[in-house]
Amino acid sequence: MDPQADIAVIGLAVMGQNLILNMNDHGYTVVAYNRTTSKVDEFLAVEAKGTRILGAHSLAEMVAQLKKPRRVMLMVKAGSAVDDFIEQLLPLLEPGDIVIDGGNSLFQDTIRRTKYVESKGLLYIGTGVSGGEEGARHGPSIMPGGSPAAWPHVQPIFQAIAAKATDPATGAQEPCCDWVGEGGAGHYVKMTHNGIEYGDMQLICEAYHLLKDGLGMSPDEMHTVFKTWNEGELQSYLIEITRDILAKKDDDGSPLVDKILDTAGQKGTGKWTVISSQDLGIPITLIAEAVYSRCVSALKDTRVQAAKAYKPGNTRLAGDRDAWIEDIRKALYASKIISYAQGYMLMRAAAQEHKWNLNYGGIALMWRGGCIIRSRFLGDIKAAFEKKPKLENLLFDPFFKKAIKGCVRSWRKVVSGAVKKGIPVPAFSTALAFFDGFRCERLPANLLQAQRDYFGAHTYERVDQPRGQFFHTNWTGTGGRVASGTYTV
Ligand code: NBP
Repeated sequence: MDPQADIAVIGLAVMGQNLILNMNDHGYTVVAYNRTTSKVDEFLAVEAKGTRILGAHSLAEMVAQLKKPRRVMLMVKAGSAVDDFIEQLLPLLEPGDIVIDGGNSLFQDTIRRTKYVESKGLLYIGTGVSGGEEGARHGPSIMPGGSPAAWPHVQPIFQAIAAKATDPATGAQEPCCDWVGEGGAGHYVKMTHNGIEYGDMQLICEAYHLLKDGLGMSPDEMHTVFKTWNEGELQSYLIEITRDILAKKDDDGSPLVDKILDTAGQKGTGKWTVISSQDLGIPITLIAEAVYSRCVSALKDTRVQAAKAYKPGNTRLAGDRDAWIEDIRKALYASKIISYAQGYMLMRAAAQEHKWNLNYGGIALMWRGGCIIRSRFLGDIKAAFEKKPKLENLLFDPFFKKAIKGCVRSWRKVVSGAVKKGIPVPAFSTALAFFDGFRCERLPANLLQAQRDYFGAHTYERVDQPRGQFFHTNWTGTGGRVASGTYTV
């Protein structure tokens, strides 16, 4: 019999199973495979029962069922499992066939794998898939990169199964999936998405902390606040689920959120984003604080000890409660703008470094639906890049400039109020500090350069001389005239 399957998916955990069912819904024939082959049988007997989904108990059996060029998508744990499957697949595939990695792989691994698979005459796609279980089943955001020649072969499937969002410019429903760029571009954009997700979550948690400890609000009261916020410019999936989480009761009728231990986990994509930002020299301070805040939260036992040693005082914010709620909303909105501006700065620098031609408005549209950071706000970002595709920084867009200016008084009030009362707001305050640094024409780095030149002869540029000329001063009268070339701290 002729091969029937349009695509193979390897990996039958939550993401793989749901993507397969989604592809099936859109008329594609999928062949499913999993390392532990009993899961193939279980899947076919239960979740895939009554569908046209096929199964395989070996990779050879799976490949034999695929139409050409063969498309094989890995939805397995990121890391060595991906390399192992590539090695096993290569002898079974032919030039022109396509290997797709849909897991959360590190973008450097995807760069390496794209080159490797291409060197064998095959094509490779490393794609971010966001939206968790629900997204995978009913429409994720998909961010593919890798071998450009592979894209036309996977585009119809990916764009059919992806979430759809309204393009603010045209009003048309567009798939939240488009070609991102070569090599590791897709996984880089997905990694940045996850970093931004860390930031958004931390900002919401700080707002919650202020409402809870600063204003003494109950989960039910906060549920109402988040419900209102979700009807305005903060409208987003994460605000929406926070609203619902705050209303959820435990079996005894008390708020479930109060029963959850305050230590956050992480799987590494936030950390990767920060590491990349350090490599590129881009200050994504808010995402960094979000990652470190999870680290602080994990020090539960130490924090319990410290709370006894440094007893917190009265944390109540004095003044009108409704005014504070609006100030907190504005502080959250302004900080979120900073976080996205930083995320876009990072992608711009990475694109320059790796020679990716990223479409920044297209990325906002891809994130507009299906993924965890989906929001109304991303429509505004898309509109900003629509107006000016080469926009240097989101903070220069008139819409966001006006938005920041409208929030800045509240933002300062909230950060200073929290500092006075000892409520930690690392993301709100780093966003404000970044904003103040960003708009500061003359920072104290002149003194810093003097210090560097003093102890290490690192040289400095002068305000009264053209850029690119470097000077060294013998600060103590005992040093030499030789400047440092290589020693950096
Ligand atoms: P997991 O990340 O839990 O991976 C489970 C799959 O990996 C199973 O098929 C398992 O096979 C296979 N696997 C493992 Br574990 N180690 C293997 C190895 N050494 N060799 C071969 N196969 C191996 O599944 P998931 O949560 O569905 O996620 C799949 C990918 O999508 C991951 O990269 C994840 O980071 C990414 N992702 C997940 C989400 C989410 O919300 N869960 C969202 C977006 C992206 P077995 O059954 O034989 O153990």
